[in-house]
Amino acid sequence: MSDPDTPYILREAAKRLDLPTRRLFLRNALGLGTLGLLGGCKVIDGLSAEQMLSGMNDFNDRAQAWLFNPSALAREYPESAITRPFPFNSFYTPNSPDLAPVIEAAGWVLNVTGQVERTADWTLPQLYALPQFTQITRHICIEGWSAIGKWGGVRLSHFLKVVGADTRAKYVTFRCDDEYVTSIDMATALHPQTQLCLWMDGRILERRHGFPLKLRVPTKLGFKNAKHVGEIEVGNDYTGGYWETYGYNWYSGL
Ligand SMILES: Nc1nc2c(c(=O)[nH]1)N[C@H]1C(S)=C(S)[C@@H](COP(=O)(O)O)O[C@H]1N2
Ligand SMILES: [Mo]
Repeated sequence: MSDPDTPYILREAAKRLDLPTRRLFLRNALGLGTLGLLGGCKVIDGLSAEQMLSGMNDFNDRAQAWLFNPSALAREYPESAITRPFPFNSFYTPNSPDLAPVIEAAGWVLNVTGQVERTADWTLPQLYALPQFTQITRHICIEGWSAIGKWGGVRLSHFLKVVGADTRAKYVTFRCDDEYVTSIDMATALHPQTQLCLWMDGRILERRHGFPLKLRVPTKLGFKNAKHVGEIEVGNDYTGGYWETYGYNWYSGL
């Protein structure tokens, strides 16, 4: 960040972000060969730098979405590669599983909203009764760790079909019990490994890892894997997400 080779406008915009976000932000901004493009823009003030950079994030989102291959699968691993214990991470401070929401299975329902034909709530037994599949894939957190886990649950594409979702809509948004939010593009939502996850390591998902329901999306970075999902919304309006508002690239594909 103090690197004199970092263009002025990036340094200015980065100053407005907290430290962990800043690192990612600069990496994303510098990633797609934008460094050369920005090299000559030394006389731009902080605000227009920010506007330009958010424009670039949109550009990156579109470029990445265009590059996304809906049939390319994230790598799957053998049982022997599973990371135990699996790390915990949260947006709240302190980063402690003791602060993870306490959710009672009995009264819990999943809300389905937006461009869907059937907006009825889903109970846990109803979700457990849908066809399930298992994946052993790598979760990559932008904070500098990765871990391999075994997740079970329902293909999101199947669930979207069952609820009669308009799959021409642009976004699927996940709202969580701890107020965390994130959203993904429809192509990723329909990807065969994108999962409404109910199980981890053959057991009901633990509280710390997102009980009763999390999104498992191995083609995206860790922060897109929303835990404790309480609402799924299908729609065309950009809804962003928690980390996305701090400058993390919305698409964040792998
Ligand atoms: N509801 C909710 N989902 C969340 C988060 C969170 O704080 N709350 N953190 C995200 C981040 S940054 C990561 S790396 C993973 C961590 O999941 P884990 O605790 O199962 O490793 O959850 C993601 N989903
Ligand atoms: Mo993360």
